[in-house]
Amino acid sequence: MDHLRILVTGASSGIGASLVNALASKGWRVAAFARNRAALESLQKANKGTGEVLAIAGDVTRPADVQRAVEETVSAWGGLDAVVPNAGLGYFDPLPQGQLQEWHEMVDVNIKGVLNTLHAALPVLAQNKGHVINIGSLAARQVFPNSGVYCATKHAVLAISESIRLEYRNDVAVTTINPGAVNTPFIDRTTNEALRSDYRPQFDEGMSPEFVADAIFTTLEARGRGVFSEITLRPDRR
Ligand code: NJP
Repeated sequence: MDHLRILVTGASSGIGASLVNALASKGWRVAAFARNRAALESLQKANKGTGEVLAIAGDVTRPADVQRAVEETVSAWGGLDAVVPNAGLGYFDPLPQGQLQEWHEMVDVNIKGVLNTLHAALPVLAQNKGHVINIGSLAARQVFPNSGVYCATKHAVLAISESIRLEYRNDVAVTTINPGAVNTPFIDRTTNEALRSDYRPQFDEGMSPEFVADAIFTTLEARGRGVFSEITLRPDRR
């Protein structure tokens, strides 16, 4: 298979950073997008000698930033084969204690950020018969206590995937990855201290971000043979 050209958002940490490493190690070309420029540059350095990593600093809540990321990628490599709008966050709280600003931030990053990315990337992906890998969650299909708004954002991501599948059928493949707990800094953003320390052990025992990255690689590499529409990943508790 050719060396694909892929844009990954939320690439500075966790699943996104592992994905950049996994794809670059195969010799693929990865545009790594997030706000933390220093983290992106160290990923770029770490992957020198394998695939090519472009570090693009920006915020998914700003449409112009993701538009620029798509343009820089296309101008560096002549096109784009896949986008992974992975940037996302969750704040956990019982609904009655929820903080409006945290609800808004989840909607802004997990839904609007995904839409900003897709709006910029889909025209180019359609030209290149490309692939969207959306990052859902078990929370895309189930609602859990203390995470109602996060669950709502991930339900939205799944609906967006389904809509792409229906309306770009002949031009763009779409996969939704629905992981359970993954051991990343994700839970550390929760400001409710009691919940944060209650939940942290579940994430410590969760999947590695490398495992999720491998699954994403598998879906991309299936190009031409079939499309994984949805993959649910759970920790192996044996
Ligand atoms: O989280 P973390 P994960 N603009 O905190 C970026 C989903 N998920 O890897 O901007 C641009 O290590 C942030 O970068 P920075 C989850 O919902 C996870 O676990 O530099 N980027 C960082 O790179 C999310 O969709 C679990 O701060 C922004 C990245 O997002 C995805 O997996 C379970 C940004 C977050 O890295 C990756 O999460 C599940 C912005 N405005 C789904 N705001 C899990 N970990 O258990 C944030 O079901 N980022």
